Amino acid sequence: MSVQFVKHLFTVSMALLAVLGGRALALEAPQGPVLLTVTGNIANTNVGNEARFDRQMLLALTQRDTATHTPWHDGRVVFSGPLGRAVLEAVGAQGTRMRVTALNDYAATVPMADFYEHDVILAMSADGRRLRIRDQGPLFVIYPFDEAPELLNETVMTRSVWQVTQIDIE
Ligand SMILES: Nc1nc2c(c(=O)[nH]1)N[C@H]1C(S)=C(S)[C@@H](COP(=O)(O)O)O[C@H]1N2
Ligand SMILES: [Mo]
Repeated sequence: MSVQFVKHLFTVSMALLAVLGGRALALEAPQGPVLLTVTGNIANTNVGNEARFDRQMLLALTQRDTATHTPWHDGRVVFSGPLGRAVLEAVGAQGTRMRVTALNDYAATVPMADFYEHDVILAMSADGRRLRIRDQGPLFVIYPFDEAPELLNETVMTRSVWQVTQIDIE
């Protein structure tokens, strides 16, 4: 083997490691119960073609508190959870629309632009308390209604999916 060949082999190996390592670092495997599964046109996966998130993984993404009234809650509530666009970035989503599906098989099509134009969060807690399934958790798509009252319309209300379990990138 020539020195040149060995150098070349080394360069190629390092490039391959960088790609594989980068991918693995970008999305570790879930350790706890899976709250959210992202499917479809995504670059970063951790189980087959899917990106599965447990609670810790969702908490590691950029979080946001949204203090708002909603049609489904009494009074103003402070919701917390990852920004929708942080989830899209974590999975390397490429598309224009998402199919957001709930535990009860309710599903809504949501433009990906909504997550960039507004600080939409996947709320995991309300007033500091973890959203249980009976509280419309584990994840509730919350738009910042109080900041942008024009969002309070039927279209956005249908996109406000609660008990979210899956997002398919289309
Ligand atoms: N999980 C889940 N989220 C959902 C729904 C649903 O049936 N299940 N209904 C949607 C629709 S169509 C609207 S208008 C709003 C308000 O529903 P409500 O009128 O039942 O309160 O929630 C949305 N989010
Ligand atoms: Mo609706």
